[in-house]
Amino acid sequence: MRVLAAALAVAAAVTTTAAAAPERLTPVAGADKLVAPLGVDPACPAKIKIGMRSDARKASYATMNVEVDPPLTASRTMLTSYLPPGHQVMASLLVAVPPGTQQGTYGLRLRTQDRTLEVPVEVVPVDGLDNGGNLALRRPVTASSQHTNANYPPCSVADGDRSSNGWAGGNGWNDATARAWPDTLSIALGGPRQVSRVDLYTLDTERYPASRYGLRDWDVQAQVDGQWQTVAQVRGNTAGTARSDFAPVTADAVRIVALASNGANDYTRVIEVEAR
Ligand SMILES: [Ca+2]
Repeated sequence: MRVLAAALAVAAAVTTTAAAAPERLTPVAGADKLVAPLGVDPACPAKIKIGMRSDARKASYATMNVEVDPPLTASRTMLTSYLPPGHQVMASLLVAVPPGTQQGTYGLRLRTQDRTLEVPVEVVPVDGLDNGGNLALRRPVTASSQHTNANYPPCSVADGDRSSNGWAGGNGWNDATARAWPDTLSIALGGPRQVSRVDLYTLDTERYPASRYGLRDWDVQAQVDGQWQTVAQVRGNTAGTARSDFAPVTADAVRIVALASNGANDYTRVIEVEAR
């Protein structure tokens, strides 16, 4: 048995070497396609992870070109990185949809010297988005204030990205009024919608735990017949996510009225708000 195992190990090693022999740089993407909604705030374009993996025998500076069909625009035209064999490098790509763009499928191509990866970009109106039941997804957001740093836009709380990773990179809202309350964050729902649940994701990472940097106290409000009414209250939160369930209301908008955070600098920091 031992001899057989050794023979198999050699065979496996040979196979691996053979596969790695060509000098290759393979484009990779974080998803098969990118859905880019029309008419959203330019501060919150569609985003996708892109990158490249080296199967070369030696480390080198690798380059990949990024092409997108007009009128769409991409945040980079190239990705360049020092890349050892067997390693992969990833980066965020933002794809903007200018006003007046026709809905439809556009091309996004990631090109290395000998390979091209095509990632279709589907441009759809917000009403045509597969929102998974989240009525707030990609709807217009207004906030009581906006941090002078443009990397905390209000629209980022409805961009579909709940992750705190990438904080300060356009993935969450930070207000502009330290130690002053309340702060408000409103999301229009695109017409009267029945709502009975709001989930709030506040900043929560290993470096910035919600128990120090997250939102502690807030009211959830719904706009019914033009009037704001409080439908739920959260007090003493220390978690990254808080779900509020309430009796169904027919609302045109939902609003978070932030009342206190958990201490550090006392700002309001919200990653995502979802309504169902
Ligand atoms: Ca977000």
